[in-house]
Amino acid sequence: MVFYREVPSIKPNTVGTQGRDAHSSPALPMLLPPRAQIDLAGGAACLAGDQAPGLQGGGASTPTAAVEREAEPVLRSRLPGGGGGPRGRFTPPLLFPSVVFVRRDCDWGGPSKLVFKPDLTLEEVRAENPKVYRGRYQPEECKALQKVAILIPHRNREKHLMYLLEHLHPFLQRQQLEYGIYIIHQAGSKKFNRAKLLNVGYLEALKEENWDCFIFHDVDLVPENDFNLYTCEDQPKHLVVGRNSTGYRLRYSGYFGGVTALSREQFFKVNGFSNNYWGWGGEDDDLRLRVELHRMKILRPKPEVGKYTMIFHTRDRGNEVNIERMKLLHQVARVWKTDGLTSCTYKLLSVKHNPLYINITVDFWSGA
Ligand SMILES: [Mn+2]
Repeated sequence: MVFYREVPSIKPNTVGTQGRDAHSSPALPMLLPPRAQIDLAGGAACLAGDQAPGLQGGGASTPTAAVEREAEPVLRSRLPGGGGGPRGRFTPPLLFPSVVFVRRDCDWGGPSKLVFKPDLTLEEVRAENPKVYRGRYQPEECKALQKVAILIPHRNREKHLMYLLEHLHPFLQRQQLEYGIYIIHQAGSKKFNRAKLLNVGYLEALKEENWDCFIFHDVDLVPENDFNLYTCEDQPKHLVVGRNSTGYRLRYSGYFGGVTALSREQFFKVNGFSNNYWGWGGEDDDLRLRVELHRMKILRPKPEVGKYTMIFHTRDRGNEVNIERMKLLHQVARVWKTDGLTSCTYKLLSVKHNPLYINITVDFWSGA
């Protein structure tokens, strides 16, 4: 949940000047919209003590609670150029309308270009994330509003996975989320099935924790902006508005791929993904149709917030374009009830709790 707050009088020179990177200076005036400002730092995702209202609890927080949060450890955030205004397609509810709440000790750097060190090792990533334990983290200073499971389908992309973990762990911790990262690994070399792997991730993750929110995440997309909250809203959310490889524009209207956030209930309601998309493409459009069939709306962050860097790759062997996908997309209304979570059969080969992620290896071919 993003909280917008009214900021009746802002003195630009008193805000955000500390610790600011030189490169963000030109954007600063735009970062301080006259009327409102996003508060990510104050715990968009968590509250101090046990006052957390919970995902469905309905924002029972008082201004007092909000003010108290000013004393919490600071979340280092990056601001989008021109971000912060209340306009745009994704406008969360206005909470704490009369509270002025401005962080002065944040690193107000703009979205910076992500760096992927060629010689990075998983050990280094582990050393940089000492508070992640068995793939999970929870903030020490407060209770998170949502428990979020990140589900990442995977095969033969170890390097991408390492870069994603390197960036995602600190990113999620800055958002003060309680989270777990699940890698769902497809065994064997037959056609890849991203959607079915995500169904498996959902079903298996729920066996060890009652996660509130699921982020369905490609392994090669790295979020650039800390305001892109990895939380669930009252409608499904599509987080990838743009990526570097497409000039940061939405691939097409209705695109619902890359990274999406659905609550446990939203995903359950649509019976998850279809299990029948083998190879590349279509499964994300299928999920969009399921969402629309259930009269849910897709939310997106503003373009400057929903930015991702895609780690370049060529088409994987075993993930060729699925030529059946158009045919399948015409059947969604007819088959969604019988094709999805309720029909997802698989053979679970292993569940392993690594330091930085939970690895679920699954076989789709030897029968369930
Ligand atoms: Mn890709």
